Amino acid sequence: MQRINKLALISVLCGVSGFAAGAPIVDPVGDFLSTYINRPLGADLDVVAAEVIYSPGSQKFEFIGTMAGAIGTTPAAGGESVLYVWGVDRGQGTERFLAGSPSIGDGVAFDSVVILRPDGTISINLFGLGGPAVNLSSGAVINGNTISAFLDETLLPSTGAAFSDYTWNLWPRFGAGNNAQISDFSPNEVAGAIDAANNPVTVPEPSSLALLGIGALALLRRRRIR
Ligand SMILES: [Ca+2]
Ligand SMILES: [Ca+2]
Repeated sequence: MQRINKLALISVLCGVSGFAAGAPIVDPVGDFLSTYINRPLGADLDVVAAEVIYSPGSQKFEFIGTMAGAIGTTPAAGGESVLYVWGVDRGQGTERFLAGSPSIGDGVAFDSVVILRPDGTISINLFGLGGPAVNLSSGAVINGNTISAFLDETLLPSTGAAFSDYTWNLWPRFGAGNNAQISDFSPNEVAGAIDAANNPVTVPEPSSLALLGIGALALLRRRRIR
């Protein structure tokens, strides 16, 4: 019985969210880019929260984006539809939108993209750095205003940075053709350095969780001696 209690306590403690670098991004409502004109202004194109979590234990990334309205609100039109794109900097990211027209994405650096679609499909494009493009017929999960997916780390091989040091930005877009189709950046653009507008991945902190576990064991041992 005591052993079961001990295991239960440890599992509860290990479930405590002890996260290191990175945290969810909170993005303003209604901050559509000024370059995003003559296109649908659906609430599902407006990020309000975003996060990428890297779990060394499961060797997976989780991508999570929450919009101001339900995913799927904006219907496809003219052959274009809503996409949720995470630009990921694996070590060789550059501000790839700056040279485009219109020039946008100050501080948004990436060397790969992860695209989640409201129909559940996923595409990963590494821009030739580390592997071919990958298309998955399912895996994106829709839950109200949130779209999310787990991806194995092997789908995003490093170009120099450790998995735990990757950075990212989330942008919804209506169609995949040009910069004017991007409705929002999360985090927002920041003029200046590369990665200035990127957020670090959130990584569970195993060292502090282990310390919690050791502390719990010590406490139980003391109680047993008494
Ligand atoms: Ca927003
Ligand atoms: Ca924004």
